[in-house]
Amino acid sequence: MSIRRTINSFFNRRKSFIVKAVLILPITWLVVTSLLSFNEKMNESLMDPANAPPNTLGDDIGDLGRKPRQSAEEEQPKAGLKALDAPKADKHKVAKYSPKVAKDKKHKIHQDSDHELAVLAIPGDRRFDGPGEQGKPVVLMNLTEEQDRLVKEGWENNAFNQYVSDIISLHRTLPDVRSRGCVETQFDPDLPPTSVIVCFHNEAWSVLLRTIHSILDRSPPKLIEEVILVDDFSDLPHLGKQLDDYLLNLPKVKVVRAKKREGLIRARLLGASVSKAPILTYLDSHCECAHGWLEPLLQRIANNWTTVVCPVIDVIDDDTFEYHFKDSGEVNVGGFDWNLQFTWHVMPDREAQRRRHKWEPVWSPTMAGGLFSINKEFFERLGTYDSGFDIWGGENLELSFKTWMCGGTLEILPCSHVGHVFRKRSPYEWEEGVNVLRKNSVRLAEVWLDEYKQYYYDRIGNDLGDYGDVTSRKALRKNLGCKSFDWYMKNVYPELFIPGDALGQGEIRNLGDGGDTCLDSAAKPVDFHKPIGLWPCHGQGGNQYFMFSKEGEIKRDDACLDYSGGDVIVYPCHGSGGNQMWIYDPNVHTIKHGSSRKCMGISMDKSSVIMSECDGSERQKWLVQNYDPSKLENASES
Ligand SMILES: [Mn+2]
Repeated sequence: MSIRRTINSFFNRRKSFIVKAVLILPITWLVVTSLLSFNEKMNESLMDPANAPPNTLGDDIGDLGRKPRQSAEEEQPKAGLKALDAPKADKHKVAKYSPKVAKDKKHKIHQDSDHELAVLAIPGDRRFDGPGEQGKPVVLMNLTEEQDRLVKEGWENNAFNQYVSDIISLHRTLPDVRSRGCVETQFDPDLPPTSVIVCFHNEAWSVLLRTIHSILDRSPPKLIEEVILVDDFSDLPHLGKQLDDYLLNLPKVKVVRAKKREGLIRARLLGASVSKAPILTYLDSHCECAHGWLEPLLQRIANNWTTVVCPVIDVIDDDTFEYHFKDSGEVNVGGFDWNLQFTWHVMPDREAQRRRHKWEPVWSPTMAGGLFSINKEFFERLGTYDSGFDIWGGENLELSFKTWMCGGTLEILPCSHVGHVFRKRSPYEWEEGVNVLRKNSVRLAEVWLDEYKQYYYDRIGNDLGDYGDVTSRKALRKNLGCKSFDWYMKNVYPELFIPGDALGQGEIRNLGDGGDTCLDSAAKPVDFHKPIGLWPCHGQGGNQYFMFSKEGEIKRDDACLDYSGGDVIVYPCHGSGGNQMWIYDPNVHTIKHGSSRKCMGISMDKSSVIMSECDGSERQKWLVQNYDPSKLENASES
């Protein structure tokens, strides 16, 4: 009763206020909506490639012989726009779109610091409903023949879906999914500014521009001294005058152009050489920086000038451009294998125990290489990159090793997120030899790996090739008084399996039918679950380099031979024996499977590995290279 009266009197007293509110709210909403959509239209017409000034004749290099590609580049953005203007349902469907968004909007909007104006979630606002907004995927459907052709062309030229990227706003929004600890972190008010260096070669317009805008849109302006674009001798017309003209509106962004194709390593150094800020931040040209990505990076370096920091690298889907946020609880760390290839790993327990919160920095043995911040003085002290390195490859491991060995720390920051389009192939061609990577890796091994370098050399059949002169790099290491690689292995990356600890390492040769057949298998994630192969022994390491561990695993780096009744396959090592346990008898040369007790052999035509009852035949006899059973005795004694 009395409650009812209270409510009634409340309404009576507030009647005029309620009436006003009922009238005022929709009017305010209408005004804000029309203002915002006008703004958005202006931006669109300013920013879109189709509206950029057309290339005047002869304003750019490399037009000759590029004709077909040039016309594709010019047409594509237009076609994409046309599709955008058309009613959404008939040309493009934006997946996971309608009902869910309305829900998301409310709680995301307050965190969206870019758009503080939009306190109310405005229905139909392009920033939430437009293609790819909030990091959502764009799925193409019912394409015309012409559009289909453009999509294929975009894939061919870039190894990602350029057509989809062209449809998405250059300023698209991303949800802010940082954990509370990250959002609430207080940063020094006087953090040092950074020069952001973005190297590119023939990058797609919309992808490059979205990278630049995401830097500018989601960083405090005073922390961005400049954005330096290093053009590594691109010959696509839109990267010439069209880019220069576009950048007239962005005074902080400058372009440095290489006079010949330099490769990523020298392009990065070129960018550093013209930079003005005390901190360098390197990004690839196909990235999107997320909310609050920059402050944590700069803060760590401000705390300690020898700290080198990487953001968490989120995946931007190469097909739909969906932005996949990695939860800060599942941050991976960088490692490498004895082929000196960079690898990702789940965070080791030892590191999980060292940290108190899931947003705390994660120590990482290595970095992926494309995205990081470093104090410029520290980078120079470390001798930047080895100038004898060509093009790309190995430079990330070089910088990682020397950071740790020469007094620094390498961290991944769970609070800093940058999205990256991972491509399945490189769309660019290099005329020079294919052995650039080997040359870089041999230089790396010679200078930094000490006695561990032999493990890499075994993998390449001890064929070092001409790797040039490394005297000055060795002198650099000596002058800096850096620690040994053994120290690094024991303290920074104790998880890495050391071939020298294996009972056997090298080829595994079958002694039947001429004795010239070896186990042979690639062991990248794409090769997992595939049957192990056989190939004539070549003595070059590579895919014939195996390690027979004390625990009975037959390993190719992180992959193990696994048998569960069907084929013998390569499978990620799980370290708990079972299907991955093998017993080698060096006297009778059998490789017996631990749980099934069957013997490994080869088929009559030497094409496949077969498991069968042990029969003592030659086809079940194997020679495991460098097998030393005494290591097993030593292990059981200790
Ligand atoms: Mn990249």
